[in-house]
Amino acid sequence: MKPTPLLMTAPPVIRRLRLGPGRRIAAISDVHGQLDYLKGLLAKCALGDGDVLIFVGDLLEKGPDSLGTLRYVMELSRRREVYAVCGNCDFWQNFCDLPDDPEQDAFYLRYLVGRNRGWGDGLIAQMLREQGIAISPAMDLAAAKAAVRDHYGPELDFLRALPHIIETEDYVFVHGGYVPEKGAFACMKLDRYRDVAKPHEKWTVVGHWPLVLYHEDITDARPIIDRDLKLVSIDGGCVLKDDGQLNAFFLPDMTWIGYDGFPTARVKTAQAESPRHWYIRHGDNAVKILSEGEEFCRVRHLRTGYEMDVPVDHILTRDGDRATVNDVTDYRLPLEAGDRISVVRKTSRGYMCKKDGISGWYDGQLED
Ligand SMILES: [Mn+2]
Repeated sequence: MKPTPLLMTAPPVIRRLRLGPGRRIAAISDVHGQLDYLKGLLAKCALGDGDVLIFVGDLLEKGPDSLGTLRYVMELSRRREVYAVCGNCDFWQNFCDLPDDPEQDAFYLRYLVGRNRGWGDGLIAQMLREQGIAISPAMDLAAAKAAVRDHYGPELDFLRALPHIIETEDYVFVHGGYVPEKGAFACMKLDRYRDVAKPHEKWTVVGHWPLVLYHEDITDARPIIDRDLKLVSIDGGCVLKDDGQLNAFFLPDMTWIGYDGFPTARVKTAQAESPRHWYIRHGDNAVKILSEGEEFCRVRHLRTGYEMDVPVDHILTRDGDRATVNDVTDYRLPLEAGDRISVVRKTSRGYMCKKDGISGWYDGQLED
């Protein structure tokens, strides 16, 4: 989402909360419009009346239902104690609030017509469609802004009120990273914050950077608790990763619950962990195709030389024998008979599955 020059330099809005000693907090980040995951996760969490729910940014965009997610969170905040910080995908009030500017308007038009670069309709597009306004290169953007302003006052007010940082007696919540001196936008969008973070006096909870991207050889979406940095990173990659999940992180307990929408089954026979494995991921996914079958192809990861078989539908782009692949691993999960796993997909060579936030393969039988 395009930041304005003002947003690049403005200091972050910090909301300070006095929650009282010992309050239990559930932190959830990066819902990205995946409303069914949010509902599934909250059902699994079974929050108590006294628990505080804090959304750590990126409620919106990329997933199927940004408008529904926003309305659901607004409704939830009428029923229980809910707070949210703004993520780099959330500040859509700017669509209505900013003075007309040809460059900004060109961006909005590209976003609407291109369906958020292929992710699908985001918040503003959903609002316009709900109002029966057609989205096209020739559309009247001023009229579209007026329609959103007229019909979505409460939604826009909710977004306008979001701080960039929430600070309680004991914790800090910020979407990208805690860098107030660098301004609001940097706090919302700081990629790989854990690599540059400095220890802070209070424990800090962040989202934004999918956890799996912090690992090289394994696809691991579990929250990372870094005790040296006093930093917790919780983005399970829901929507962004095919096998991503939505995490809720609990304070002060430092425990978590993850939710993905996949069916579960029980492992019938134990299997050992693969001695070697690799995870080819977004941003480092250039491969050479070595051989091709109907269901799998053999690839060599260009940077590391690592070879593995990947399902053919994981090929994203190709040019001769050079290709890029969607996130994929050849990790064989260590499993015991009776373990419950999420089944991502079935292939002739076994199941792509997940156990406790880690993705991998299981080649045995499953039972309900
Ligand atoms: Mn983000």
